[in-house]
Amino acid sequence: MIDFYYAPTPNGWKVAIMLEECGLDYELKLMDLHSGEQFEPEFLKISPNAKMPAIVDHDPPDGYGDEPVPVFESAAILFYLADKIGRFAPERSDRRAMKELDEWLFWQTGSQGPMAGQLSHFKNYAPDNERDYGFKRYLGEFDRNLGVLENRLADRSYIMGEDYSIADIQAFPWAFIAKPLGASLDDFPRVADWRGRIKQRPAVQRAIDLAKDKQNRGRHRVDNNDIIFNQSSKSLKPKQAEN
Ligand SMILES: N[C@@H](CCC(=O)N[C@@H](CS)C(=O)NCC(=O)O)C(=O)O
Repeated sequence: MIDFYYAPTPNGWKVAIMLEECGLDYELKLMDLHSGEQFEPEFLKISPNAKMPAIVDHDPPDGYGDEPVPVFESAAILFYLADKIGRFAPERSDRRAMKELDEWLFWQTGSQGPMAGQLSHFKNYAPDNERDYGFKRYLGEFDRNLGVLENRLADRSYIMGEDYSIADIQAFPWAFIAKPLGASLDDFPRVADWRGRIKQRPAVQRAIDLAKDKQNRGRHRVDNNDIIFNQSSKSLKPKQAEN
């Protein structure tokens, strides 16, 4: 059994998709990020960056010892699960393909993900009088990353080739919500096609429906929530720094 710390956001969907694709049993630990559950000491032991998704695997593969295995950061979780189950990643012995998988997981984690996250912040949560500059900046970066993906898909159906993999699972959720973020896929036909094919997968449908009624949908904004949106950085300071 796997404990799955989750809230219904694009980052949460990545791991939900993988768990559903693999048919792994999991216990949903639904988190309310706006009330600050991510700063609880017990959760920080699992996810020191105070963010979901995270998992704890109570039945780890050989080589991890007998203790349950905590994993944080979506790409690391997808990689761990792909390795555990032997699906959605190239053979480990194919060093060139593994190198490419790393590149695209790091690209998502360091580029597409953070830029989309900031775009979402300025689109959905920033105070009206401070929105424009940030929105324009991150929309440009979001588009630039769509262009990177468009080029990658020029000669292949999926990021790693003809097989759907964790690289696609990692990159799909932010492309999935391009329109609500204020972006458009009109200039990125291959991305639009790739998105459409992934969206139709039954496991993906189940994942994006998981706890759908708990989606934030703009209920909490910078001006009505002092837990999230950078207000709680104090919660992560080492104790001695507070004295
Ligand atoms: N790079 C991280 C991003 C995770 C992330 O940003 N999670 C957000 C929700 S989408 C979160 O838990 N935010 C809580 C907070 O910032 O306090 C990953 O891919 O796992």
